[in-house]
Amino acid sequence: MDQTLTLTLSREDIVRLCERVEGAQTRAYAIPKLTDEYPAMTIADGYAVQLELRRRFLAAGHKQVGWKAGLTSRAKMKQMGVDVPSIGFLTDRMARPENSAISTHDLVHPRVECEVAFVTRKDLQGPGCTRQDVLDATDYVLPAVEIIDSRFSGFKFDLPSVVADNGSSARFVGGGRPRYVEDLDLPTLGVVMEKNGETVAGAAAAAVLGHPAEAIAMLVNILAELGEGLPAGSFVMSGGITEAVPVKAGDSVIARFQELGSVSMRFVE
Ligand code: 0L1
Ligand code: MG
Repeated sequence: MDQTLTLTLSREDIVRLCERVEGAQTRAYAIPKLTDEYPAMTIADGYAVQLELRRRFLAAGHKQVGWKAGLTSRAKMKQMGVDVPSIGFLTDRMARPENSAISTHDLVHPRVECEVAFVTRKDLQGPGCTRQDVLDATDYVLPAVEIIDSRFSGFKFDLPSVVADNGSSARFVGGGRPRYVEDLDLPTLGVVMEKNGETVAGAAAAAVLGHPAEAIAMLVNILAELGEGLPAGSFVMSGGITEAVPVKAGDSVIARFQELGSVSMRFVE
């Protein structure tokens, strides 16, 4: 059996690590990567901690709105020193309106990345979900900016730790102009990110596994391994097209997408 799919943590350890991650997320402080204490921790262990985190948030009244695929571009994998994509859940508490002021006092290491978000109109179920299945099930796509916030000290982490930290999910902003996928050539869609009026990153959406719908198919197949499907009506982010750019209070950011319009926000204390 693939070692990454083997659970090594006891239920007690999973709850303990979940409480550690939850504390760091909700009170905005950095913690050492989880594998410092549990070096044998696998990706399956990371998802077990993430699942417990989701269970607690939902029990506390947060509503899940969808999912995110992370580490789906070579640029991101290289930046983070990992070689496999990941998934994380998105809730209503993470959503921020377009053009709004986003506070940074409740974040640890905020960074922004431009993504294509999909909204589905049919259930999707793996294994074996393909790019075409995703395109057939997509209602529309829209431009989005994810504000990721790794809770790990000095950005020192590995995949099991990132997965347990819900893929660094923190905030997201959707906006611009929603479009039908059949009206777009998604891989050639260009995006440029500006911070404080200067261009800081740019790439075409093909940077995400060749086609952003490929990342959604991957996400559906990972969900299947976790015993879940992707329900119709989900909002799903397909992963950063460019590397993530650090932000702090006082910064303003605009992501300009070809065909899809722009998404902007500013950061405050
Ligand atoms: O959204 C993502 O690509 C997940 C990134 C996880 C690691 C990081 O914090 O950069
Ligand atoms: Mg992302």
